[in-house]
Order: sequence, then C-alpha cells, then structure tokens
Amino acid sequence: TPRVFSGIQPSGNLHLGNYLGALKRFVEWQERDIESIFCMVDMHAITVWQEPADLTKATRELCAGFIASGIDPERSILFNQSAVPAHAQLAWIFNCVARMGWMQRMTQWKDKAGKNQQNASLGLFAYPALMAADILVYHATHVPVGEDQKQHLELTRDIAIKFNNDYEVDFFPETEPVIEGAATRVMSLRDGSRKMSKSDPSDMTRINLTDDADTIANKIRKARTDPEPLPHDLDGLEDRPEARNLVNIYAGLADHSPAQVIREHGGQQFSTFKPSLADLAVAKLSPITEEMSRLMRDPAEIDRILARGAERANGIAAPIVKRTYEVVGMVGA
Ligand code: AQP
Repeated sequence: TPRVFSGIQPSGNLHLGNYLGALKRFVEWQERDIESIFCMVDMHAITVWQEPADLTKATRELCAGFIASGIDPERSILFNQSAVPAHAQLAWIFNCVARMGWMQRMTQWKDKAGKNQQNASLGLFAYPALMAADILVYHATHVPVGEDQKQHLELTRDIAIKFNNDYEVDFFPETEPVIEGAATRVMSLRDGSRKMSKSDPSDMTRINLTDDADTIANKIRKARTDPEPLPHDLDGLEDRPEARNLVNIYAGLADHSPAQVIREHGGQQFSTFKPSLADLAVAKLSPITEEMSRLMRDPAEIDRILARGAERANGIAAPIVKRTYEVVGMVGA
C-alpha cells in the first residue's frame, strides 16, 4: 500500500518555493486519500546553528503553515521529528550502512559546508542518512519534494538497497521521489541561477508565507527581469531564467501549465505581467497568511496537535525500528 512521507525544516520563514514545491503538493496527496505523514524536521534544522527560542517558534509556525495550506491533522499525520525517537535510532543504523564517499558527493553538503568543511557540524555531513531514516522508518513509498532533494532521495534508495543486501533481507522499500508540478524549483527573485531559500540573507529574494499584500507586490515589482516582453512560446524562455521563473511561479499558483501562461500572457511587458502575478500571489497566499496568524495565537493548541501526531507516527515507526534492530542482531530489541 502506498504511503507518503515528507518533511520541512523549521529553520526560518516558509517561502513560496516551499509552498509550490512541497506544501501544495502534500495537500494533493492528502486529497487522494493516501496515508500521508508530514514532519517538521527540527533535528535537520540544528545541523546549522538555531537559536533555541527561534527553533521553537519556527516549529510552531511551520505547523501552522501546514494546516493553513490545507493539511488536516486528522487525515494526515503532522508532528515534529525529535518527538519520535525512531528517527534518530534508525539514523544511527544508517550512519553505519552509508559510506563516507556517498556523503561527500552530496551537493547540498558541498554548498552548505562551503570552503570550511572542517568547521561544519558532523550532523550536516550525516544529514542524508537521517533523511533516509525519516522516510524508511515509515516504509514510505512516495516522497513529494522539490528538485533540490533529488540527490538525497537517490541516496535513500542506495541505503535501503545496501541494508537489504548486507543483512540478506527484503525489508526496506525502494522509495519513489515525486517531483511534480510547474514549480519544482522556484528561483530567487533577485538571481535566476539560485534557488529561493529560507537561508538567503536577503529577504527580497523570496516571498514568505508571512508577508503582507504590499510586501508581496513590492517584491514582485522589484524582481529582477530582462528588458524583453514575454515570448509567445516556451522555447523563448530558454536563456531567460528570471522570466522563466516568474512564468513558473504564475503557473504554480494558478494551477496552469507554463505553456498555458505563455498562451495567455505572451507578448506582455513585465510592467503588465508583474501586477497580474502580484494580484494572483496575493489572492492565493493571503488566506494562508491570515490563517497562519490566527493559528499562531494559540501555541498550546499547536503543541497538542503535534503531540497527537507524534503519538500516531510513533505507532508506525517504533515497530519498524524494533524489527530493524532484530535484523541487525541487537539484544533486547
Ligand atoms: N526554491 C524551491 N523550489 C521548490 N521547492 C523547494 N523546496 C525548498 N526550496 C524550494 C522544497 O521545500 C521542502 C522543504 O525544504 P527545506 O526545509 O530544506 O527548505 P529550504 O527552503 O530548502 O531551506 P534552506 O535550508 O534554507 O535552503 P538552502 O539549503 O537552499 O539554504 C523540500 O521538499 C524542498 O525540496
């Protein structure tokens, strides 16, 4: 039976990339009545420094973001990673299955550690093994993510295959990455070659789910573009990353294909297209922003939702860890 798992780090403001590449996709799975498990991956977040009070707030805000985007904590399981010990327990086993060389090839590691690898946390290096544990501790079959997570999901498969081979079992499934939609890689509004991300120091590069209507409109107006009007066919976007990004964002928000957007808006100047995009973004995002701030007024209720989700998640994950420990030969499992 299919089972969906995905996670988001409570490491800063949720942005349009997280919404179009992840949250919006998650809701589609839930609506198809496929068992879905969604996690605020706080243990991943601390692979780089997080102020404790900020981590707490970001976790609650992320939970509010999930619910405001349409995730129903009754139909889906919604919880934070550290509340279910099975993630860390299985991650250790996977640290012993994965090879140093596999980890060294990860582009996220190379990007985030930068030149100063000696000073990066060991957790940042081991990040993909924890991510494999997040997924496989539920025997999840489908993992909806943005394009940037493709390499980590391939590594998850490699870990599952090596575990099954080493211990001569057929225990962990080979998970399918699901990278779908018009906006699987939303780019920075200021630089079409960089992805929109929580950790970009400039707030003008991203649209946050907490931004108000004026801020959204202003960021779109100031988004970098070239001087040409929109082309009349998709090929015309080939070497125009900033224009393509705005078309993809429009398509993602409107639930259209990029081709449809070009059919409707081809030939327009950005002075015409940007205000339409801003109106669309405000119309789609402001109900989410409002619902998030409503939910954030009752943090105790959010904590209750997370605790209940953790209990349900633990009910699935604990027996899978137990079985893993038995396979490995650990006494008392
Ligand atoms: N720009 C994006 N476009 C489409 N999908 C995206 N995702 C992230 N950025 C984009 C998807 O959102 C989910 C959660 O990812 P994350 O928690 O790792 O968030 P992040 O924004 O990538 O956080 P960082 O760590 O602030 O970004 P970097 O590492 O770039 O500095 C995932 O499904 C992801 O694919």
